[in-house]
Amino acid sequence: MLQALESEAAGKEEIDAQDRIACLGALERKVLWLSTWMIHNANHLRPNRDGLKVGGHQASSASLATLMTALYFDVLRPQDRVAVKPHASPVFHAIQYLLGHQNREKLERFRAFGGAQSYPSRTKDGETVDFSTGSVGLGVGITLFASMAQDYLRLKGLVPTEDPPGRMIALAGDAELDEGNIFEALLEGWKHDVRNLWWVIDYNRQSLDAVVSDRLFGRIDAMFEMMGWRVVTLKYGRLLEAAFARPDGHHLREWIDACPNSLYSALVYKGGEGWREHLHRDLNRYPGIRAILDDHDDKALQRLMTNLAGHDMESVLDAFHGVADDRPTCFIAYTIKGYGLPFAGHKDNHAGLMNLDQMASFRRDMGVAEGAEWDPFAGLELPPERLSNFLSSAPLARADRRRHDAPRVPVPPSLRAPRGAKLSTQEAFGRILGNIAAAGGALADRIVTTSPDVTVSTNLGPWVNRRGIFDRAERADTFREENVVSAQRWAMSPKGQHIELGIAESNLFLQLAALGLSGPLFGTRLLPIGTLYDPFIKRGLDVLNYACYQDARFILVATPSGITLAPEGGAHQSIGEPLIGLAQPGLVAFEPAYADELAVLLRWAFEEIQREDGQSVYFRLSTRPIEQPKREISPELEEAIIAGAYWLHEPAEGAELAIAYCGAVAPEALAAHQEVAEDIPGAGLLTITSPDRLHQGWQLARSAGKTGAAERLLSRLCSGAALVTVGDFHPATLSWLGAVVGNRIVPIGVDRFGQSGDIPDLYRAHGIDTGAILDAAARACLLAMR
Ligand SMILES: Cc1ncc(C[n+]2csc(CCOP(=O)(O)OP(=O)(O)O)c2C)c(N)n1
Ligand SMILES: [Mg+2]
Repeated sequence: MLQALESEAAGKEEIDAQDRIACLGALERKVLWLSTWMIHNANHLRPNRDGLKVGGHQASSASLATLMTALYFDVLRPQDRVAVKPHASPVFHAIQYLLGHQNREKLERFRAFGGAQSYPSRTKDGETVDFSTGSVGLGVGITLFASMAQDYLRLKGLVPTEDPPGRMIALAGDAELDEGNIFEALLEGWKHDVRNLWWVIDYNRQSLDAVVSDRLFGRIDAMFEMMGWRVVTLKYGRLLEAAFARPDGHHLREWIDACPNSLYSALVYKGGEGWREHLHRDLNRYPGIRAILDDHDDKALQRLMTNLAGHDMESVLDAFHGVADDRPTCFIAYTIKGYGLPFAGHKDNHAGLMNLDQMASFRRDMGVAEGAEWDPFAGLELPPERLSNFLSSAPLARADRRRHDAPRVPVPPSLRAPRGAKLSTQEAFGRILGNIAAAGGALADRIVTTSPDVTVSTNLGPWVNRRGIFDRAERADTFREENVVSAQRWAMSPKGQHIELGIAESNLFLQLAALGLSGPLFGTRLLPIGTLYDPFIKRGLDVLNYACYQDARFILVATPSGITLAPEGGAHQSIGEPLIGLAQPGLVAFEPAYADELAVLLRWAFEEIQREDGQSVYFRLSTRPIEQPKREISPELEEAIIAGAYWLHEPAEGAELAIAYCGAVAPEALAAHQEVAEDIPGAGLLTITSPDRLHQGWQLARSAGKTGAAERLLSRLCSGAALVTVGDFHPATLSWLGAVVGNRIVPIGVDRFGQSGDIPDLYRAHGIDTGAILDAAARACLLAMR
């Protein structure tokens, strides 16, 4: 009896499995159709007003249709998070449409204003996109840092741990592995013992321009294994495996194994006849191979020879379901670029689009009638109801909202500014964070700091000493245990709140992006602070842009900066970074001069990064100790510091000159102002805390028909008054101020590489010392008199 029941149950499972494969097979066809049609519609059927090719990637999409169908309709669980290969966006949108999470109008408007985006975008496509992609390599990398963020939250009990962790999954093009950021991330991941990470490589052996080198992949799996990953290779599908099992079949396997990528791709494109010709030439002496060729007409032979595992649903499901533990896993899935489409395998197919005739014949093959193009089930062999039931039973279809609304972390009304006659903004930063660490509470508990091997030199020491370094395991501070004196405590544990990274700025920004999305991704906000040297922002600039593009929220502290780092010399000096701060969307930049300003701004930043329409915040800080003003910060002054500027010395009404400075050059600006004031008693001295905020305020005010802070401030001066701007950065950072109310402006700053020296020598050489400010003031006054 028991046996009968067991075999009945086994039989049912078998039917379920077959049913599942049948449904997934049908849906895979639909996904391929919809993604191809979406692009076709955008390029051939929508009116084109500007003559630009609309584009889309039919071949790159087709390459991933099987793998993504398997993942989204069967394998993925609600807590998994995915970065999709950018140019598989149409497949992604098609899948979301079938799941009922995307509407037809968006598909019809693929790549049009307000429509589905060319590359999946968190901010524009919404809820269903976990990570934006577009700049190849970065979507892959962010999943690794998201897995670290997830570990960070779980090990601290900051998210519920009853549910299993999510798998962070990247669907990567094979050529994405040429991007250096992938390797930087892999090494960092190994150090941090990353878990729950899957990288699925769409190994179609083609990039944008070409077919990739045959020798490469032997290296690539070895490298993943070296980093502790499991490598699962999906090479041949069921049909080919069956052929290999026939008499002489191993010769066929050896032939394909030895076939150069370019020849394989070319034969895929040529089809059955091409295969037959080559196999006949090379393997005709084996009777078993002759039998295989006789048993397959050209169409069947093409089907057989292109039956790679990445297009074989059963193989794909076996591979994904075969991984049950949390070890990071790389799936190398052999695929064909353009699989199932007429330009499959052609080396130029990356930007290729099917023409009208090709589409007509594809439509016939797919059994889709005219007018039924967007119908979710048209032309499929299975009844719509069965497919629709199958879809609604997919774990992702049943899930609640994918994106969390994480409660905000309360921020105290003020942060204590460090006191001292002379302080640098870098020192003030370290002390403010140290105070927060000592005070404890919600704010302190949610801050997480990270730095690419410049923790100590950016002055995160006071914070790290109190809050410790994060690691999955407890690791002792050996120097401390051996009683070797050090100012830095370096013990590691899951409780630690600092993530120490190796020297790779790209990793810093990916880590900030992942931590800065912890609210929407995992349901608990973190307040990430990353530190690095200001010039090395440029090393990670595309990644910073990537983080901002997807609206990740974090605080970036860049220090030391400018030529003011003096003896450190020209290689470490930054010049154009404030212009990046000015121009980068999603990032607001500050360069305060004084500790009390920084205390105001840091507090504001903790709120800003949590505001719905807020931004990330970049502080450019200096190592130069300067004399601090003795003052209480009034609410008005606080507001002005945040808005970007205030009069340190108020000009007389209608004054003819003002000096505006920003950051570490404060002492020179003050001295110059004092001298100028002897000749022009009403001259003003403007402290600029943020060229970026001032500029943004100016632009916003103009479009809203209001008066911005810059206009309000400069209107104190007489019409056409002389204005000097000075900062340790490119003079263009502030030169636009002359356009606000029409001042006669002389902007001075740094516009060439420097060298080692002390501040007096360097400021003189670069023309930003007191004398240079005075000269500029004289020139500006001359201009104003003309
Ligand atoms: C950083 C960056 N450089 C260049 C590009 C342009 N680009 C888009 S796809 C691509 C090649 C991708 O090849 P692969 O990853 O193998 O994807 P496939 O289309 O073959 O699946 C390139 C160079 C880009 N998107 N991002
Ligand atoms: Mg490729």
